Amino acid sequence: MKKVFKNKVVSIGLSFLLTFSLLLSNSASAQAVAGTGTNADTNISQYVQSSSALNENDIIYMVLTDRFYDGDSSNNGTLNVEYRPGNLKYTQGGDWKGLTQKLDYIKNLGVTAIWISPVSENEPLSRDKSESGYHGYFTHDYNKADPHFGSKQDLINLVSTAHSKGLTLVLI
Ligand SMILES: [Ca+2]
Repeated sequence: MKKVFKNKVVSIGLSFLLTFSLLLSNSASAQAVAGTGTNADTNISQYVQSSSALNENDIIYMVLTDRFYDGDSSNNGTLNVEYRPGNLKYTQGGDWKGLTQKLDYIKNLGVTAIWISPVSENEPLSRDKSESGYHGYFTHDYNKADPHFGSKQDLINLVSTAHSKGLTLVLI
């Protein structure tokens, strides 16, 4: 049990380190991982640059993608495995299509940037199967988009739509 907890702490710590190193080292500040087509399924082959860099005047709204809005029930996972509606230790179905549909709502809150859950593919369940990777911090493959959140094209659409509304996206 202690080892599982230690592994979770290390995993979350590494994810935060990656996040902050990206934020501090990249003047473009917000990049979206966005592969396309055939061979891109296993490689990150394309990046969408933010239309503007973050600065000290930005108001960042942090969204746990899985808990925000389910815009596509086809990517929710398998009932009684990782997708268990109402059991908050497991996936609830929120995704990038849902976020895209709700960008006006988020913008009307008065924010200028959105920080969403990590986008890479997660293990569906923890090692002891007591929870799912709904939060995005059980990264399995950094080169693939998490299928519970949608396809790479869904992520590209989210970024493009956010930019068209003057919103910056912070992705890890
Ligand atoms: Ca969904």
